[in-house]
Amino acid sequence: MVSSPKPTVKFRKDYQPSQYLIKHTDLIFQLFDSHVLVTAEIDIESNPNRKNPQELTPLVLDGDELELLEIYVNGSNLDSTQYEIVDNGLIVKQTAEKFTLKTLTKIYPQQNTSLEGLYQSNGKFCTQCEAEGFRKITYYIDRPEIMSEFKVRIEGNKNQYPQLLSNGNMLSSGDLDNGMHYVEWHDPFPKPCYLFALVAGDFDCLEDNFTTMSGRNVKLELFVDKGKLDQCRFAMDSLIKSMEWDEQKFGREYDLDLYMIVAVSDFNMGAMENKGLNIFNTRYVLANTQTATDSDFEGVERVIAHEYFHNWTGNRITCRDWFQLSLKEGLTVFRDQKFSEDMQSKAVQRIDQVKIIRAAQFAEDSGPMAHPIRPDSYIEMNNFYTVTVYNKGAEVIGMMHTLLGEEGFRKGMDLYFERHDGQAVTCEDFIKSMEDANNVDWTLFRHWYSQAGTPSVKVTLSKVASGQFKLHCQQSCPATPGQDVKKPFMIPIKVGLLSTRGKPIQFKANGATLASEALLVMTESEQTFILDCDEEEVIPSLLRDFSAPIKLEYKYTQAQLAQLFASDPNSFNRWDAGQTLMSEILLNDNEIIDEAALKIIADAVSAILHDENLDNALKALAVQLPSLNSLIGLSNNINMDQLINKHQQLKKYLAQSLEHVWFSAYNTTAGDNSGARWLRNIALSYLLRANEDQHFELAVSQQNHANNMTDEISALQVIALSSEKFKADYINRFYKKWAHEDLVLDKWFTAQVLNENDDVIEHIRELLNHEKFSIENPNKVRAVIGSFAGGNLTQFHNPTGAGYELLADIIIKLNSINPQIAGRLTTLFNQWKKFDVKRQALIKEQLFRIKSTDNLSNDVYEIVDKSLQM
Ligand code: B3K
Ligand code: ZN
Repeated sequence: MVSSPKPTVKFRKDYQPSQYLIKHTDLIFQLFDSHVLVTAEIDIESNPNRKNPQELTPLVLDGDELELLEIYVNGSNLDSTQYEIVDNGLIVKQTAEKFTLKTLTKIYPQQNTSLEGLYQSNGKFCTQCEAEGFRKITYYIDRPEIMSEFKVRIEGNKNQYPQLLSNGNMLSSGDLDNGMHYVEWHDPFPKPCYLFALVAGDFDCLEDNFTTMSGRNVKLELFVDKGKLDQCRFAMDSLIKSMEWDEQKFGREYDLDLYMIVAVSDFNMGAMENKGLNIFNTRYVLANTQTATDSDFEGVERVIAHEYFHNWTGNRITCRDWFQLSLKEGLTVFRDQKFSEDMQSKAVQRIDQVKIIRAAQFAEDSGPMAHPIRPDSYIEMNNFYTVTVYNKGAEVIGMMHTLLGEEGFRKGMDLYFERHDGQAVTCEDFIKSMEDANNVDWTLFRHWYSQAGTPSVKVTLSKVASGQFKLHCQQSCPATPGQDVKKPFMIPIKVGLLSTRGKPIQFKANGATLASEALLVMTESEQTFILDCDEEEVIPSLLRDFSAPIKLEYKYTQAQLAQLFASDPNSFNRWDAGQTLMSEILLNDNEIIDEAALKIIADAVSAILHDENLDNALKALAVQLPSLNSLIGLSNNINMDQLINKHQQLKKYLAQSLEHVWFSAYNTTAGDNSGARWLRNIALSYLLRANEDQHFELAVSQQNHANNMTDEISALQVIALSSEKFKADYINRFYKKWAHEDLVLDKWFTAQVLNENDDVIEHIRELLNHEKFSIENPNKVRAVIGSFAGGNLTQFHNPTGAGYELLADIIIKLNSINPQIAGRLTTLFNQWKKFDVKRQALIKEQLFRIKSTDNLSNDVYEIVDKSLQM
């Protein structure tokens, strides 16, 4: 066994400004068939803000997997005594206030399977530098606060790579000898190297234009694989809408004359906001109704917007260090969420956002990787692109918005842009702008940045006098790794009141004016609010719109929840009441769900389906059970067998007892829109669950006649879930039709791994050998393994441990191929402490097996090690 040195932990408290700055960066890339030569000329200057300004230490540059060929300082060649190549970089012994360093390095992008730095995807060159990938391209100070002006020249074969792209504006281009050509780029905006991008390839390009609010013309270009132009229009329209929205909502205008987006098939995440040259996973660009589902379209619109919004929140104002990641990510997720709320249905969007928090973030917060939105330490930064930093980060910004209101929030944003444009700053700088613009003191609010864990608020309501109620709130937050005791959080709780018959009631909160809703702000561990109204009895509607990322505990009766589910005027809370009703029944100690509880839920679901005032998308959301993931996220001890049984029992009961209602929803829900399709497809899945033999043909017929991917894949999903003996024919038919569309095949793979029968694991092992599966393609790995372990909990938690073994096999294989994706997959074991001792033992066995892998990457090591320390 090769024992690797224990990786080093980086701490936020150890931050020191860089010794040196880089004013200009001049890069030349020469692209060859087996390698690339990189010439880097960088203008170094000592940093006046360094810790000891009297002292100058040698220049330390980051570098990873680089072959240094030549090195010069101020034009003279260095001899081997003047520099030293070390483990993770290069030390140049030169110390001067100002000098120019030139290096020539050789790299092998063709062999780079980590998809970090410069690599190839489908024969095209592309880059991914965030967080610390630039060091795989050339020696550099690879820290976000080093903002430099970049000039880039790319030379490559003209036939193979007619397009040679980098950030900023094109300066010049021309032909060279031997069929080569070159292009030169200049980005006038100083930027950190994580925003550098290079693309070289032969693409089709969709062009458009945008006139900014000050009347400047911006050329928009979308580069995709040859033959995919018919899948580009939606992404382009989304970009234009984002540009308009950011001008209207935040007064932010685009700054360069060119905005380029390139779509590649091999990409570790969704997309990357490189200045002027976004690089995207094809999944978030390519879409037409034949190939993409309604939810794919939403994803494209959201991610295009997200990367565009980064131009102001991330690129022009960036992070001082990686601990501040939520400064740009939480804020940009918040911005893309507001954009989606404006483009789509607000309530549906809010429900989707909260589902992510409950199913993924609460789980993270209660597991070994729990960290504050501004983490205190990390081994591998890539492991901290988490739902906590992103989505809880967005919730924290959302609370600021709730506390300040639209206008106050905008004032804070304006001040933030005014103060910090062109700088690399901290979360603290952001909070300060919000405080100063609104003249508030948020000392307490800062705990959201420093403390991990999900706070719980216990609420009780008691009658003080006729028409007067006391709402008592008590908060607590469980210990998380490294943080045993928590200080109270500032928690905005939006509240409404309903009469026992479900009518909204006007009330005064703590003597304020009469209203139908109030914002109660907790600042202490225990607090009481007085609510005055004209009723003798009320039902509280609490934490409306999920006004804080917390767990709210209130002892509702089932009848009260059913009442809220039927009539809360707040759409989010209406949905939420249904989820709470079902969650409580699924998570209580009863071995099975009793008839009375089943009936309450079925009646409530039936009422929802018959409600003529509710739109189809909200109906679709309301009639779905809370996911197993969100139920696991909610509790600390799970009886997995019991939970799975009850989940099945409830689904089956709803399917059978409401079979005629599903049948009519399937046949009479009209409309060529996403809400109608969604509801019809949920009805179809309930119908097959009610009686597979009888309704199988419905699914087959839908597969045959669908004129859009939403309906086609939904039919395939229920076919693949079924036990029908001829289902393989339909699965094969789909495959033959779509074998040429990579993204559609991902859906085909996923549909098959969700089957809950015992033979699924064996089937997945076969899929791993399928000619269209490639372990080097992250989308394929996510479609097969990610969807299985994250979405088929019944079989992932198969009591034999076969599901765990499958996941561990893939992690071990991927560890050397693509550590980032391997690390991501490892987190799927993080909840292990919540399960029964047998399952704990089985998972632990796999964690130990992973930990003893030769040459374990930092990515996987960090997660496994923390997990085993739980
Ligand atoms: N900033 C990138 C994520 C980079 C992830 C590096 N492991 C995409 C985004 O959040 O917009
Ligand atoms: Zn982002």
